[in-house]
Amino acid sequence: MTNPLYDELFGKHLGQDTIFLQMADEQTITHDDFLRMSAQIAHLFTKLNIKTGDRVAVQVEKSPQCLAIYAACAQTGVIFLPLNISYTPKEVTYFIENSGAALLICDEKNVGELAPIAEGLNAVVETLNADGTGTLASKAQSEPTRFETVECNKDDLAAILYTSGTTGRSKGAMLTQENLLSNARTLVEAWKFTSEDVLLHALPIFHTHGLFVATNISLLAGNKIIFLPKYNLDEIIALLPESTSMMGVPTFYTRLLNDARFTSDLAQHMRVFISGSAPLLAETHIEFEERTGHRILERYGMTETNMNTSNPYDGERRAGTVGFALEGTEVKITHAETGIELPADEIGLIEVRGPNVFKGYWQMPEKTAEELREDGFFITGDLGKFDADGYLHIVGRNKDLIISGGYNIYPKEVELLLDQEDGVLESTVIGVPHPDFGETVVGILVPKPNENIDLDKVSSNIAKSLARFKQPNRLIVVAELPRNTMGKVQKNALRDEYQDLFTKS
Ligand code: MLC
Ligand code: AMP
Repeated sequence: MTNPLYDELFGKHLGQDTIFLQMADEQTITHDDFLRMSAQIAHLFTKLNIKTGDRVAVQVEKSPQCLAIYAACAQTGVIFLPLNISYTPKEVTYFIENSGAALLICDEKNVGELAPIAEGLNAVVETLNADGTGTLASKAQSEPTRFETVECNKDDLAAILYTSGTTGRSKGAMLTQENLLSNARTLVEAWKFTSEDVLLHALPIFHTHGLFVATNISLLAGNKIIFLPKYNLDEIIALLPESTSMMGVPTFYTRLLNDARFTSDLAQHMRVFISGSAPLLAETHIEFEERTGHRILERYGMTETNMNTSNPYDGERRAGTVGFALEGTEVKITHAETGIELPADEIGLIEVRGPNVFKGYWQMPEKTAEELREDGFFITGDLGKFDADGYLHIVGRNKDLIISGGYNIYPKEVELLLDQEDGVLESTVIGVPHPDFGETVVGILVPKPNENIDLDKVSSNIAKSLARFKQPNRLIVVAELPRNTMGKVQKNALRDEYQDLFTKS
């Protein structure tokens, strides 16, 4: 094989007129249509002098063309760098600068703000809009529809996905072709995907879940994807009877359960509902089974590792657990201080090793060394335990992380901005339970002596720098923060104090 990722996921569909993507308006794109589109983009890369190993940063709405950029990257050995559409220009600037991206592809509506920044950082800029229009498409359409695949090694980088860091600086997780492929192969087997499946795809495609788990599996199995621009309850309800499988964050399932139209009849044609990226409450799992007869299959993964564990497809899917280590992946629980492996029922750090584990953080060797042990085990930052039957329970996080609707927020990033606001002496940011998003962000501010804080101004100022989902849902002013004897802010005490802020009226 000359290029394992391209050949195994994409190239094998060359000339096939089977449906790859079915859009919300019923329009369809065959595998071969898709490969023609991606080959044209690959030619455009060559024209733009984007070479193997270069980074292409992509901040666009979900579209078939965006997926075709991913395929074009694989075919040319260019490194795909997808970015959340809600990141502000300030956030995007950091990603372009840190990655040294050679090309930025963005929505036309952001080009006015982003082009000068990108060009100042020596990146070429092209546009791609939600409807597929833009300079990328207009330039690519005159290119040939076949491209000679560039030879790559399985250890070459396929993608860099940024994940927020505890210090407030995002880190680029370097993922190789083999990281992605090995995980896709394992998941197709574990979850029994075949070309007969129809996957209802409503996740964004700038993160591991919607991009690699959902898309790579479907490409490998050869199944059709119903490709929705975003999660829309009416569309999901209309399309479930045509689908066999869905992948989602817990919010997908709680929203379905809150809708009376969601009945067991509607779920009858479904083979499997898969959940991950955030904890699925055991009560959601149970209510879902009572309503539909289906047990949601919960799995556990992360940007740096793709998927690590999964509840069994055939055996018992145990509520409140993330199942067993996937084939080829080792998972162990270790003592936080000694690193020694712990027995069942003892809580410790979750560590994973396997072909799915990334190669390190882009140009951050010290960060890599902190989390990736020399023996290949990655310290996930999650806390867990195995029960007596070997099911993994995630019981908390060793990292100060908030997960809201499946998106990660590192408090430090928000605190650094809040601290700069007028009248703010210090701040702390916590996650509290939220009925829709699981957790939501709350900012707690201490004013400087004899000064007032204008909360509206604080909110509008930080909105200029932070994606919407990272912005505190509530700002609270207090006289002082609770601290322990070491002077460390006691976030647990604050989380307890504000735990009912959104869940009780
Ligand atoms: C939207 N908003 C959010 C939010 N999503 N705020 C906090 N957290 C979120 N996740 C904001 C909107 O900007 C809007 O703000 C307001 O909340 C209400 O929006 P909405 O219309 O109700 O939200 P919606 O667009 O329906 O999005 C909710 C969602 C979406 C849950 C469907 O966030 C989503 O698709 N999440 C999936 C994330 C994901 O793919 N994670 C995988 C990461 S990979 P305003 O101000 O306009 O009202 C990973 C590894 C692994 O974790 O294991 O998989
Ligand atoms: P990300 O950095 O966006 O890839 O998010 C990865 C994190 O999401 C993990 O480290 C976990 O904290 C969390 N996560 C993923 N899947 C689950 C799950 N099924 N249950 C609980 N937490 C999860």
